[in-house]
Amino acid sequence: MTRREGSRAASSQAELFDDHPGSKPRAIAPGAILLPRHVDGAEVWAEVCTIAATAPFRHMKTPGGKRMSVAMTNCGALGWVSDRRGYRYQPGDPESGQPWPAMPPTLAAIARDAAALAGFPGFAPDACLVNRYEPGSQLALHQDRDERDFGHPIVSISLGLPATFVLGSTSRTGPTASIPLAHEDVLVLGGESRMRHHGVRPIAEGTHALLGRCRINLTFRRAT
Ligand code: MD6
Ligand code: FE
Repeated sequence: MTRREGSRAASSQAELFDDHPGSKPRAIAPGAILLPRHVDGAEVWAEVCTIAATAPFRHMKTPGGKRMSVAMTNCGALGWVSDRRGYRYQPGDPESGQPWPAMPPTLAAIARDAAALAGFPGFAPDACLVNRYEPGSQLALHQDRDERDFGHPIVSISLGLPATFVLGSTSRTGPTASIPLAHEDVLVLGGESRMRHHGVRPIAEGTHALLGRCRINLTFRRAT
């Protein structure tokens, strides 16, 4: 199911140039597929608020002891954490000692369907990392390599303030491309692109109509 089939009537000048709701998948590189405006942002945002009511956003420490500018929480059987001991997935929230909130079935279904559209059928995420950025927050170039099997893709949903996603190569120093990510966009990284380095440039100042001074990114993973 794609979104908002019913609300196309309110077309504006901007929509002649912007991606329209549910517009076609766009291959950025082999295995890196953008699904522009693919989700209902209000629906996903409501789920994020419910998750954060149980497992609040927090600024984790890097293994080197630095506070990350991005605040994070998780849902699903496993959650990604970073602290002085390193990066890992764990079944409970270290702040509360409780399990992470369950992954909402609606979100798991969005991730599964997006992966299938991108050419990766059968994706069954067991972990979802939720990142919260404010203007100025950024995410350094990294590879996602704490998962057991890199044969599974990662599906990412963006909400709120726009971002510039930097997609590099499998080597840290290779060339990079800048990909604008907007509210309701979905990006799938799998196959040849699964181990590309990537990051997020500092978020520009702004206020989003639904989220305020905030960008949210959810990444769905198969950790085990
Ligand atoms: C972000 N995304 O967009 C951070 N990782 O805020 C990621 O780090 C990411 O979008 C793996 C696959 C897709 C992603
Ligand atoms: Fe990542």
